Amino acid sequence: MDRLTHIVNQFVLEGTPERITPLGNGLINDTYRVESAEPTAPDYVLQRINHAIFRDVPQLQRNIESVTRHIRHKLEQQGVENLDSRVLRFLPTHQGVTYWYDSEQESYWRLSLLIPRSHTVETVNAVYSECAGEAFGNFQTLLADLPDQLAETIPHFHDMEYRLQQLRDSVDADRVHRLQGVRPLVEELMGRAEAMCLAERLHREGRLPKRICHCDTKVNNMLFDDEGRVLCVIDLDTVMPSYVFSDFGDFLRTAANRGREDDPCLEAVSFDMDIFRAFTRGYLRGAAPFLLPVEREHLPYAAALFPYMQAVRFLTDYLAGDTYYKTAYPEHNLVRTRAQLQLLRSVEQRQEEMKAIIEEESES
Ligand code: GN1
Ligand code: MG
Repeated sequence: MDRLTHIVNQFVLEGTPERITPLGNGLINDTYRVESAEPTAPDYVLQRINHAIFRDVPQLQRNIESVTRHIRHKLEQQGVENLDSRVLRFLPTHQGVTYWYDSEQESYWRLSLLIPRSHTVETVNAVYSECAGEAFGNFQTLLADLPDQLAETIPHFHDMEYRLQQLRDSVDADRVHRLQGVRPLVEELMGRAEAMCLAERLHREGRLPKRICHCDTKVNNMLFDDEGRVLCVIDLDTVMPSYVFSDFGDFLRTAANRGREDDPCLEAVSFDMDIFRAFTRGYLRGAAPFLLPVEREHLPYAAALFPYMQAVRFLTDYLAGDTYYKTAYPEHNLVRTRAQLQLLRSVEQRQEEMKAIIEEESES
């Protein structure tokens, strides 16, 4: 029996695992589709959790269990049907926990049900964006009354001040001697540092709350059905207390970019205002039960903050020698940094227009 099958067999399953193939293209964990031999048995998603990044896997899984339990309960109360397609379900091991530690290869694994007839997308049109906006707003609404305290699975994950400190540390260390080639980039990013740390200042002044957010609302972290409706929010590793800006900003960073996250062609990268309008409309509807004026007013800032934060994170990793993100070629993190900075410039030009759209959509 091969190793992956052995791992799957540590969980309490229906069916016999038959085919295990790679799935998706996340930058952090390794993901596989597990097909069962019996047509009536479910298929599964097997994931190797990157525990260099998620240091405390039991704590991570406790977060995820508490989030999925709460959402399941609320959807059930709302009379939603087919719950296994609407919220992830993680399977227990024979020891009764939702992860398995492979001591031979020192890796952590988890298994969830594969949601049938669902797919992810890498790009969205305006109609999908509006659905996604509502779904992410609704996700935050569902978790607004979560009774359990969630841990920060990655401490300071979306803390801009902390991310800038990491960049400064990478610059000072210049561990792999790449600084010389990127000084203008560092300067361009540092020039915006103060403005971009607005959220932390508002929070310290007691004006901006932290809420339970998804914190990785990339387009491909949502499952759609064949009719293009949102089924389920996935990739829950980073669900933790943050500012609502996280979920608003990170979706637009990926969805409203006309180019790719790592586009080497900067002319291809620009910010699509139709996607912005559609997503904002859906988000304002989904988040209406809790969203404060201070949060709504700063959504254009959120749209800028995430390309900025991502540029800072990619450049930090480039200077550190590519230890965090998976890369396909040596300059990959640098190409990503440039593309994110280009996106940021495009967002910056549209700030006034964004404010006007938020006003319009709030009134309608
Ligand atoms: C990572 O795992 P994935 O690809 O969904 C990262 C996000 C970044 C993203 C950039 C835990 O997400 O924060 O925005 O790459 N996740 C973690 O594409 O760092
Ligand atoms: Mg993902």
